[in-house]
Amino acid sequence: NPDQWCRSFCHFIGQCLIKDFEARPSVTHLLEHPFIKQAHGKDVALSQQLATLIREQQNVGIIMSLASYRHERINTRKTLIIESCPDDDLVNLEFLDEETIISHLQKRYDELQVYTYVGDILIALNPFQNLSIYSPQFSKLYHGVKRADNPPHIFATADAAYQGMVTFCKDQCIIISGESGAGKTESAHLIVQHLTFLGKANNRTLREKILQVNPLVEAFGNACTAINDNSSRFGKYLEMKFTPTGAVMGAKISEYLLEKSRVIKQAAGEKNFHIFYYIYAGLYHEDKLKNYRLPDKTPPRYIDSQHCKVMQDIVSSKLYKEQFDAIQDCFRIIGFTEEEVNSVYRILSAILNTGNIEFTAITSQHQTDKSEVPNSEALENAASLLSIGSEELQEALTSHCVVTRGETIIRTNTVDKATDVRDAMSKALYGRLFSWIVNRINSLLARQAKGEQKNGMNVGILDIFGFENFKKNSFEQLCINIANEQIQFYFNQHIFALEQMEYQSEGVDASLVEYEDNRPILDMFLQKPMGLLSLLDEESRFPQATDQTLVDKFEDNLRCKYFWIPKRVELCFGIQHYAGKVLYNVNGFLEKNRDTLPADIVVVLRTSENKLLQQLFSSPLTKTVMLPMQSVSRCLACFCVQYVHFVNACVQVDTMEMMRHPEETTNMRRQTVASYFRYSLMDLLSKMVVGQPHFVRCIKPNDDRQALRFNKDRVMVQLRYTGILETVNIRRQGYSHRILFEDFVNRYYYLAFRAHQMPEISKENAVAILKQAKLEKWVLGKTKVFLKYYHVEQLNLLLREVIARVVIMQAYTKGWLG
Ligand code: AOV
Ligand code: MG
Repeated sequence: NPDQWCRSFCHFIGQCLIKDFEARPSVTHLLEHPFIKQAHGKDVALSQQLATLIREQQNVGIIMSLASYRHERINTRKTLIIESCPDDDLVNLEFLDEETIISHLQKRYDELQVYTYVGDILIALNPFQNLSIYSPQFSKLYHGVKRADNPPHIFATADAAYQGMVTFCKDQCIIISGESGAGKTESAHLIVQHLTFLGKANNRTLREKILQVNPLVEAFGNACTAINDNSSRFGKYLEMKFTPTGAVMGAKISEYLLEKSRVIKQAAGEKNFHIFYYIYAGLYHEDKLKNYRLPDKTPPRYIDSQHCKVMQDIVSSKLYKEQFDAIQDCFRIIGFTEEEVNSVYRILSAILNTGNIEFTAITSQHQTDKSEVPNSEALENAASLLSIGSEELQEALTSHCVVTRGETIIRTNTVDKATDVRDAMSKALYGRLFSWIVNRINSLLARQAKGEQKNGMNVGILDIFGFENFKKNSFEQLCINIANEQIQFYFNQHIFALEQMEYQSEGVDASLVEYEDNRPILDMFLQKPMGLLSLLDEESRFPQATDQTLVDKFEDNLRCKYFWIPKRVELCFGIQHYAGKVLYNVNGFLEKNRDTLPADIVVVLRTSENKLLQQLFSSPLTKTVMLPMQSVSRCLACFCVQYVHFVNACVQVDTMEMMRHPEETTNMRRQTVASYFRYSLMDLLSKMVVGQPHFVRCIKPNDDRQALRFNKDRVMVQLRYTGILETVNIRRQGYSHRILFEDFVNRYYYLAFRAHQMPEISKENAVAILKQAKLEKWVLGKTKVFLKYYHVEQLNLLLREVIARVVIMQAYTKGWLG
């Protein structure tokens, strides 16, 4: 049994080393020990594994610290003190310039140390290869220990959030950012994995369910793009819910802005959403293509828009088949019924068939603009899968009702118009199906937590689509990049603006750090009524508007150095984003923004006998609807005034309106994608500001997705636009934790006073605690204690020790321990 062998081997090594160490307590000497040298090689994972095993054998700490390359010193009691390894944190670098930082990161990357801290912020370089540092052993390693005890790790960030939640009874939120393909989604998975471990789900089923959420949602919301084979085409905020004692009790997911246009068309070299390929391969293997009326010779147009005739590639793909099986498992484990899953597949197949419906023009004496469906097979397939009449469907596609002066007139659709209606229907079907799946997951996972939910806390994990800059960029990229602009703004507010404003108001002397404020760009997009999105909305309301009038409108109204109209390229505009220059092509902007779904289609779909479909279209499908204004303002109250104004202004305007799916046609004011988008951003922000934030900055080391390739220039660009250098500066000089004297004394008085003697709340008593804890480099403000990011960790560890001691003493005095 290799595991057993390994255990006794480690035990043996541990014993030898301890003897050695006792005989000669010098770390340098110990490092020279042949055993250590062996484990000390390049294989970090192995040495860590050894360390864990040895630790389990009670040979506390020694090997553990050695194997993970810590720097140690020995205190007077001859026990080993593990200190932060200066290499792990950019804040500890002696020289602070771009060149030093970058070579430092490169050196670490070459040694497969993909994680590095900047104070409390984690930098994650995409390894582009599987590392063996995410096993359960590693989960154990990153559990409630001092951060400096282990090398930087994504698990450490998850642990910090978890500990923060349990210690301060406060919601937490982990914000993962980085450009497309930098590793955000992978990081989010790892965080969920570690949180389910830390939250010790009391029933295994719940844990399993939570772990299935991401794969299921991503099968529907991710796709292969030119940059990333598994690119997120929607934003995702996953809240893991915990009991006050920290046991996981459920999860809730919110989705933002699915890129629905992908359903009907993909750019060259890109693909549709994964799920379409999965069901094709899966159903083919189960010989069920016929049941779902899917063609088995030529792939449907929607999944092969480049006409590559890849049917064989799709159905014979082992990967797709495996993924199909995995998705079936996800559905089952989370608790979807067979009927529901069947309905989902039927709707997906109906969408594929809808894409195959073609139209030809018919010209008769009376009518010229009329279209018909020449080959009715696809039409009938789609209608049958949707459980609606094929004639009614054809009519809704090729004509539309107009109400003029109380009279209903039927007008025919041209071929182009009919094609648009067809595609609009497919997009609406997919978009609503996606929202339904998300809602269903939420209700299935909420049921687990009945009764307990009221006083729970949560850790939210934000994983959105990363900044994109393709050869051709359209409306989708604009939305994606604005969302990233917003996240960057949030980061800046937290790391720089709020911190510095607080120093000033508290009279604390700390040098100011200059940073790039992207607020002007964000204002240019979001301001009402003259921001880019408002202008787009205004133009979308004119039926006669064209791409040219849109560009003209932008040019006339947007006076900002971040916006320009290029001379030589037609119908384009350029934006200087925080992360780089992007040229957008306005082609299709208006239509995409209007995103209309004709009422005639809704009427037909409502006649369906399919229960799921009825649900999707019966009532206006409203999303999260109104924001809880009060709670937003309350949470924001602790923020700076400027920020409150900004968020409130946006929230107030948008919550006035009922938020509907944009394609829902309402009488008066139609909801556009842009206004819906603005609302979504605010909704997201309102969720984020409630929690204590933790930041993970993902960096893409090269554009070829190659392991161990570190492209200095590419990394440099990312470090610059994410403001890493400035972040290092402010983390070195600044005080990331600012606690009111009252809160501080309440929380930590155990460290300096008797447990049952609550001292008076005063600055002096706060100082007494700080001194007793032997902390250095803290500062006092007018009302708050200003602490460095590592102080809080030290205080909490001390507190835990003291409390444990108090508990034991009490147990003795009460005679429980004999
Ligand atoms: P993204 O979420 O940041 O892009 P992903 O998380 O999808 O990027 O990562 C892209 C690819 O990088 C993955 O498919 C993996 O192959 C690889 N990768 C990332 N992180 C790791 C890791 N920790 N270990 C091993 N491989 C990794 V986008 O969703 O496109 O913005 O919209
Ligand atoms: Mg992603």
